[in-house]
Amino acid sequence: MVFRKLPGVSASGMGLRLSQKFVFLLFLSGLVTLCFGALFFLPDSVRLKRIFLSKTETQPVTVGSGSENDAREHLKRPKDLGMTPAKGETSSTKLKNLSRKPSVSREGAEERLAGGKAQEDLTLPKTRTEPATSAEHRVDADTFSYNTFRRCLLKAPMGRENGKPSDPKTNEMREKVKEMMKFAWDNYKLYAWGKNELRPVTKNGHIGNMFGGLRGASIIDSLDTLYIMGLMEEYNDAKEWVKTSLDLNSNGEASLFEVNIRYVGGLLSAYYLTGEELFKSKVLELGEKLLPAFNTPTGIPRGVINLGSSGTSWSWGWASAGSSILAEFGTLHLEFVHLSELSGNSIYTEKVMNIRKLLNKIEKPHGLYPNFLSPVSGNWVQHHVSIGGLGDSFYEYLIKSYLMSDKTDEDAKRMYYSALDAIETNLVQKSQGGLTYMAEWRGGVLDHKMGHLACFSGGMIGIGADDGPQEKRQHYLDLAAEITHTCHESYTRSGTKLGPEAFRFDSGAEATATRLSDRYYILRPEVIESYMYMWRLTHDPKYREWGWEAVQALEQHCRVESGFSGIRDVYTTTASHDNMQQSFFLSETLKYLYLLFSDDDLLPLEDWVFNTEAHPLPMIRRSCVQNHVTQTGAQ
Ligand code: DMJ
Repeated sequence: MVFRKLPGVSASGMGLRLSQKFVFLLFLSGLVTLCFGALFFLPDSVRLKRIFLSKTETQPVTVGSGSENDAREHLKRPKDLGMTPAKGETSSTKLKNLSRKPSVSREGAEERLAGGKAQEDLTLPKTRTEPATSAEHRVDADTFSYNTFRRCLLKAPMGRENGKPSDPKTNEMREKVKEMMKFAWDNYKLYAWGKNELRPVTKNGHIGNMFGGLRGASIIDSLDTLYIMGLMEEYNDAKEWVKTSLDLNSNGEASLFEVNIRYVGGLLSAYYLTGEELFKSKVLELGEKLLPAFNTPTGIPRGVINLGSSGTSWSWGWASAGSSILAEFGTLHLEFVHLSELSGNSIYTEKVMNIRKLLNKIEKPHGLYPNFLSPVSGNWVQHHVSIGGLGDSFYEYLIKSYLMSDKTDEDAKRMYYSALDAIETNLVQKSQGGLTYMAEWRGGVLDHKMGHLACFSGGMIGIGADDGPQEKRQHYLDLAAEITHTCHESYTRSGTKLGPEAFRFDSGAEATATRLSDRYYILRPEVIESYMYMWRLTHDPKYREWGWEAVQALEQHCRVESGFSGIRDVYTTTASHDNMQQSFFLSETLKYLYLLFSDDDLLPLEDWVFNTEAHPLPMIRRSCVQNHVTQTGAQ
């Protein structure tokens, strides 16, 4: 086709007529308006949107999420934040010089708080912390005060003699674990006090960006462990820090999941164990800050929340199509129910019951729960199913919600056992060498890999065994033992006797990592957690033996001059340390080891459930609570 040159119109824009220029400008300005307007419709996680829309939205949280974020965080290069010891001073000499404050003994606190007459003396709070939202949510009659809950326990929380085992050899092992805790804590105190974690090689603190500007994750995560172990001077230091320095007025972007399991869980446990009102008021203040995360079309919270007044929330940038993660929004139930009980405000329970309702109703591929769900449409975003990272603690919280409700939460029970059926049908596999493992499921195709995180499932299936259908009880207990055995194998097959982040069962592999990137160990608790539950359920001595193997391996390969560090390769004994003492090492790994070597009457499972960060929460015995409230008029 031939174009004829119009008179007076040159090929360049310079030669355009006035009217044409006007049309062109109009088109251009329309385009700009359209582009800017489109920003509002982008998923919240898109960085461009956050740059343009609001000042508080410009500091993206760069870590991953759910149960996998700690792993991603640890792979980043350490940033030196200072606080090295003075020249010539080793960490051990500094440790010896640490000043000691006068302590309040746990025995004293226990005496004050425990049973009978002493309990009568406990004064109830005169004024309650006011809940955030409207009065219609108040459920005064059911409020679960410290006194009420103590009366509704079947046994004393700390046992006859704080769980001290009568066998001297086991007691020595327990003492060793206590020494490890003290060592880890003292070094944290010396080099990283108030920061989130200790960097034990460079001897400084790490803050990271998972907690939205909140500090002291290691302190909050340690409160109950220190208390249970009877490290009272250390516990008192931790409590003092919460009183004077835990600042909840942060304006940063936090992982809702991580803040919930570590801070909310840690403060709740500290309150239930000690009765200190300080912990209660802090946790209620923090709980309120998490509520805006649920302001989505479905009520399914997004993964990242601004803890400041904006309360804005986002989905993780890496989660497909602005989705929320199953292990994140499915791991709020235990803590949120307790927030309602303590505040007298039902809103927390309503939020998590809404999540439960949606998950109960939605169609599930082969009865399985995929890892990603849209908080806007309420539909699954893709069909990746895992009992490890991204899925794990959702299943854990179903059975624990049932147990914590004094076995009254029938929906949780039904959902747990049908999920377990689907998992057994679709994911549980037997390797050529006879090891039972949980594979991952990608839209019907199996990936024969098991993550370290998935090793918690031995314990989970164990604690749920008794409440399943009668004919399946022994089967569940056997399955729990088999999974725990496989996870132990992933430890014994390495040079360090510590397990890799993920191990495989294909291409000739049997419970070993085949990829370099899966060989690391970051002080994770899941395998030891299953040993602890299996010990309590069976008293088979092998679980204590396996736990002791882990203690020795931790001592040999993870203990450095100034704390404990993860290692980059479990298959090589010339350790390369990752320079991070994770806060869950203090809250979970060492606590589970300590409980493994203690008598069962220390935090008996009849009365306590452990949240996914190993913070113990008491059962809610509704009828007992109501009786007590009616009898005493107390809350
Ligand atoms: C902990 O924060 C919790 O156990 C969580 O559920 C999974 N990841 C870490 C420990 O590995």
